[in-house]
Amino acid sequence: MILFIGQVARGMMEREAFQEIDYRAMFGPMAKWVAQIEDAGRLQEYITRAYRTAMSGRPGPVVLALPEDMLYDEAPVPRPPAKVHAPRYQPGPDPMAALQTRIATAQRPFVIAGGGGWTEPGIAALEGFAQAQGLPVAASFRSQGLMNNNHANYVGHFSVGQTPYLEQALSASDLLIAIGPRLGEMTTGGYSHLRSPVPDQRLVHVFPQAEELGRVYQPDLALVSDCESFCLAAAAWPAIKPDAFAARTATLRDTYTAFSSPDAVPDDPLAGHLAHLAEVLPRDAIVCNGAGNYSGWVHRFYRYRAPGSQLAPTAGSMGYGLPAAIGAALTCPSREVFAIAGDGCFMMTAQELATAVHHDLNLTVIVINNDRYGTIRAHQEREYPGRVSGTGLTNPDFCAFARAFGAQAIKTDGLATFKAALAEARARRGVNLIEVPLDPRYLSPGKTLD
Ligand SMILES: Cc1ncc(C[n+]2csc(CCOP(=O)(O)OP(=O)(O)O)c2C)c(N)n1
Repeated sequence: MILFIGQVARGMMEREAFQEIDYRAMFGPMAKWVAQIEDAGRLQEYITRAYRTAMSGRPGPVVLALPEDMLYDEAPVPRPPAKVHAPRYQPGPDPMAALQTRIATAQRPFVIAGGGGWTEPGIAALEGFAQAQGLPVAASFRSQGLMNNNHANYVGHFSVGQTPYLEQALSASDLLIAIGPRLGEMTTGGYSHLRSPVPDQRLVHVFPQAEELGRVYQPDLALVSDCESFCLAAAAWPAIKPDAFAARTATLRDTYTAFSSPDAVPDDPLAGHLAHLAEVLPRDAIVCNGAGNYSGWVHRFYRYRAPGSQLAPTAGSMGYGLPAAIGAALTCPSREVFAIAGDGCFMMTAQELATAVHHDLNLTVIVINNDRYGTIRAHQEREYPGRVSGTGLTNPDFCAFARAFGAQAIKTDGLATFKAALAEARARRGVNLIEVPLDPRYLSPGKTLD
């Protein structure tokens, strides 16, 4: 992402002029690079560098501040800029040979794939590598849309909530091949499922930027490579230990299938809704969400099946789902787009319904309404039972609210009416809202306040 942002005129800087902000200080800790362009003659230099920075290594946002008077300057452009491509980093032959040896001597290998900058050929090669070597692949936090969740080697994802079978499989592994993820707090269960700084298992960490390797976990083998180059090279290997890992991978796959089935949580009021979405939506549907306990149901029971089918905030910010869905609907008008939000999450950016209607977009917002910040209430009940503070919400009538923007809206009452509402929304297209009331006692799949 490149954010171009207006700044006060150069002659007014440092006076706290009207709307003057020091953007380097404001965005410095959260962007990959922040700069202010004070000389129109250097626009091309800054903008080309912005693209290169945003797209290379670990992709990330760049902020460029534009002083108002600079924008009126004229400057010659001697030559148009060269097209910027994300740089490729090929893995060297020695570490690749070393990895083959590691696989040959492993008993319980485990792959975690994730992070940014993946390409479709890279994802296909990841699936090919896993299949040829019989390896189980889990997705890192919010990278579930990476590998087809119906693939025989996909075994689940690491998330905010506990996934005991995955955590156990990770802890018991003797070779961890991390392809692209940061191995951050969410993926490692607060740095507890993987011992730091030296993990119990041999760690092979593949990442497109050297600075990330060894940041928390010391790798046995560190490979600076982009995920596509690594996976294409690894996918070309014949089976190193034919059939040695197949049984364990199949068991993990069966466990994932059972865990992500609504049957795992009998009487749960939402699991069936998400399983139904996975059943009827096309594989390339784009499903967006923000933050809240409701997302636990989305991630566990929906099945992402195509690249780019999951848009969700790695930073855990509420309100992300609808704006993300608007971006997706604008960028991919031929794909079906859904935003799933809790009532609190939806209300953070609900006014964007106007944007969606204004641009005649096709998207459906599913609001899971429990009339509270359920996540925070759960924390309160766990730490200070009975001491409820500031987590109740008095919401608008969501359907009337959506209709006021010109959207179409249906309130559901159980799975059967949800199925009907979904079919209706998909058939008529445009901007739709489906309200799904949720009994506030339900905190997460299979777990109630009681
Ligand atoms: C912008 C932002 N503000 C606050 C939080 C902290 N937070 C995380 S989840 C949550 C409540 C979410 O409520 P809701 O969307 O209704 O979902 P529920 O937990 O009830 O399923 C809050 C306040 C956050 N992640 N992002």
